[in-house]
Amino acid sequence: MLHLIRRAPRRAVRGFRVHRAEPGFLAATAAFGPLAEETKPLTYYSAWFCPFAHRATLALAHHADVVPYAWEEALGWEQRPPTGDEDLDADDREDFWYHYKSPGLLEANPLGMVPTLVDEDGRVVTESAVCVQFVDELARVRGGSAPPLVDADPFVAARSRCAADKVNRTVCSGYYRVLVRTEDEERKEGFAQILDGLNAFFDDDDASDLNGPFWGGRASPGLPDLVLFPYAYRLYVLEHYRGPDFAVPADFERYRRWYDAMVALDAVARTLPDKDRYLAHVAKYAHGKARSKVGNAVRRGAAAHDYDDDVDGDK
Ligand SMILES: N[C@@H](CCC(=O)N[C@@H](CS)C(=O)NCC(=O)O)C(=O)O
Repeated sequence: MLHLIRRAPRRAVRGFRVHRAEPGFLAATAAFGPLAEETKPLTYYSAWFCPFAHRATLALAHHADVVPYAWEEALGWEQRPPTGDEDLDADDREDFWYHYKSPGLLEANPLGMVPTLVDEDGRVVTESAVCVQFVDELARVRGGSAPPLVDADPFVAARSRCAADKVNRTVCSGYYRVLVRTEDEERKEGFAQILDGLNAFFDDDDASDLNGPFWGGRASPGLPDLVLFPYAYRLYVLEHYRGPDFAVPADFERYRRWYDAMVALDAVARTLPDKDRYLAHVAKYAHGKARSKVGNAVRRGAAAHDYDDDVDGDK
């Protein structure tokens, strides 16, 4: 059973460029086995470039035997004519790029954020870390063959949720600080926050008792690994746009061992966006032209994880 991408229709904005959502690189998934045959696919509103959505994609790839899905590429870039209501110079604004959003995404999730998952009854799940846990729960209920992403031991599960939240606030939000803030000092602070976050991630994981290279000494990846990995994969962007001081030091050995183990997994390797294509995409952030909730939040001095749907919406 192969579920193909549904393309979002082009929306015209007179005089301004619209980039319809580009095709995703992982537009379909094959489901196999008797259970999969009778299991309806989730609709997965995603964006090939989005590190938050990448977390959900990793969970879906991990549990591909029992959680089929149909990927809809739901975000693109578009320019918009100034409305006259903005609190900045309209001339500046002509250069800005906003997220085009597919009608399907907006109908399912009026906040217009990816990842968004929808089941056959139209029930909607949002927020990347929740999507990961939702996919994991579905796989457990359906008897999937892959190891769980959240440990069955409630104590370990609770610790792993805390680790995931912490690494999101440090490394993931630090990534946007380096990319979006314009002062060199602030970018340096953002990068120090990333390195501190990486150190803490592995200090907290009881590395003395390693059964494997993943968080908590696990032999297979779990929620904290899936929350961190999309950002770890994208850290090369910071060195490219901000210079050699923004490279993870070579002596971060525990981190490198973890990273190599992640990319060596087939379920991870299948999800990796092309690095050059992503560099080109993210240039709009690096050069201050991208408008998005996370980007707007960081620009006004808030942390990426503290974006506010009302305050940081399109503007
Ligand atoms: N807290 C959300 C953040 C997701 C997010 O920011 N996704 C971006 C794409 S990378 C998005 O949908 N942006 C649309 C917008 O900013 O309006 C999550 O963890 O899922």
